[in-house]
Amino acid sequence: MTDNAEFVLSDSAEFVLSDDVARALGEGRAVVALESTIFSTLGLPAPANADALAVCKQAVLDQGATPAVAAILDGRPHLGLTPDEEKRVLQGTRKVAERDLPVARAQKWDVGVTTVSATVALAHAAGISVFATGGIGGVHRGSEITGDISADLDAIANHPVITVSAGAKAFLDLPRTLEYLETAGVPVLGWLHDWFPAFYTRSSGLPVPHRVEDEQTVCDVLRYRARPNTGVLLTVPIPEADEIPESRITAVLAAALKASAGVTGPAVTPYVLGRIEKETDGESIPANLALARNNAAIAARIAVAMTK
Ligand code: PSU
Ligand code: MN
Repeated sequence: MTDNAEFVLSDSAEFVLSDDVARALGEGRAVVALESTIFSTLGLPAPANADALAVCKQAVLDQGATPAVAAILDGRPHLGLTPDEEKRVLQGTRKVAERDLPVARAQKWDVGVTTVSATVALAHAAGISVFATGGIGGVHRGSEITGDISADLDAIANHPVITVSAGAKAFLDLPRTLEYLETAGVPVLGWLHDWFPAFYTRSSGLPVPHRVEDEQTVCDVLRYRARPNTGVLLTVPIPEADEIPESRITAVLAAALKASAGVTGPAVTPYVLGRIEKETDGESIPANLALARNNAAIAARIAVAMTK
């Protein structure tokens, strides 16, 4: 270990909090971190990305919490963005996972949009305990050949943050994703639901390890964590009215995955999401917005409960 190691997350001078996020944290009020990949060109096509950002922020505010969108701007980690900074994020094209945080800083990336893994790391560093996303990354189908397992899983296992998501994206290998989370020691909870959700559909057909009924229980699971830095995955099914029928989604996923043959690395997830949009004639977009907004609202309720 070198003497002058400067961990990106421990240098508060380089860490930018918006005024409202700084004030809320200072006063012990509820804050919910939001990732920015979903709001960039990599997550949703314009103008749905701007809509998603607006509805997720509003959903957090409506529950009495403060939204903190994470991003890298001018090489510095940000939590909470000004309207101008939000515009830059909507146009962002560079994905920042947790391992990319030090590179983005060293090379002073203009705009880096954070994935689940980078956002839980930043939330942890800033003292934010609740984070909302659409769906987490996970173990990809065919990972036994490609080795493609999202860094989101290890990040949730290594930062004491509650991640609220509609399960993992349905094009992943969901049984293996659940196995991985078990091995990594992550408690996986189902919000008023017995099944692990599959993003566009309410159930993957796989049982969720533990069903929970209220905010306080979720807070307590984090509080009584078995290791100092292990997080919690709270899965929330998409609202019934917004679900895409399973009969439809199965064929769509097969076509999207077939088209993605040859795409590798961080490009896989944005590519497959884009294909799903084409294959559903855009129907995947309102579903994606609805679940992201719903997750943000539940996350905010949990963040408020935590301050009580
Ligand atoms: N869910 C969405 N849209 C997205 C993502 C998830 O509906 O854009 C992003 C998230 O930022 C997640 C990332 O952390 O995809 C996972 O990427 P990968 O599979 O490369 O780890
Ligand atoms: Mn990957």
